[in-house]
Parts: sequence; structure tokens; C-alpha cells
Amino acid sequence: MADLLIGVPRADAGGTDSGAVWLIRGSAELSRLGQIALTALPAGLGQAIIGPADWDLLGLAVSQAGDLNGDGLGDLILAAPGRDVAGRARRARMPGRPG
Ligand SMILES: [Ca+2]
Ligand SMILES: [Ca+2]
Repeated sequence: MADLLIGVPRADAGGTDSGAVWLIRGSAELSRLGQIALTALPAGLGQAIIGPADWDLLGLAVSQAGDLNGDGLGDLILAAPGRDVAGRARRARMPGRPG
């Protein structure tokens, strides 16, 4: 079973619309669970990466990135279009939604 990467840009775990990305490890155990809430995922089957601040919108886009640092492990690219990196607070716009 393949692994899954799920972006949830409107998640509020780190603040209003901070966003989150779930990395789910495909496994026979996961297949046996059937329907399950992401927040109830048993330890070891996956993990969440939480946007750190309001309106970061982490997970609006997600992608595999190959092995960027050459350590033999696959890397990920996670978009957070509202993330403030220069001390300026701003609210990102969601595509297709009034902003
Ligand atoms: Ca929200
Ligand atoms: Ca790597």
C-alpha cells in the first residue's frame, strides 16, 4: 500500500487556517482500520505537520521532491502561501474563495 500525503490548508491546529499536512504510511494495519479520522490515527501509522501560525495555509499544495539533500531519503515540498517569513502579518487568499 502506497504512502499518502494529505494537505489540509484550512486546518486550525496551529491557529486559524494555519493548515496541516498528514503523512500517512501505507500498511496492512492501515488497510484493516477501514474508516478512520485523521486525528485518531494510531501512532506509527502517520504523523501531522502543523502550520505554526494563523493563515499559513500549510498544505495548500504538497509534492514529493526527490532527495534534495542526498541523504538517501525522499524529501517533500509543502506549500504554505500565507507563511510570514519577514515579520509582516498578512492573510493569504485561497484560490476560488473570497479573500
Ligand atoms: Ca479553518
Ligand atoms: Ca533527503
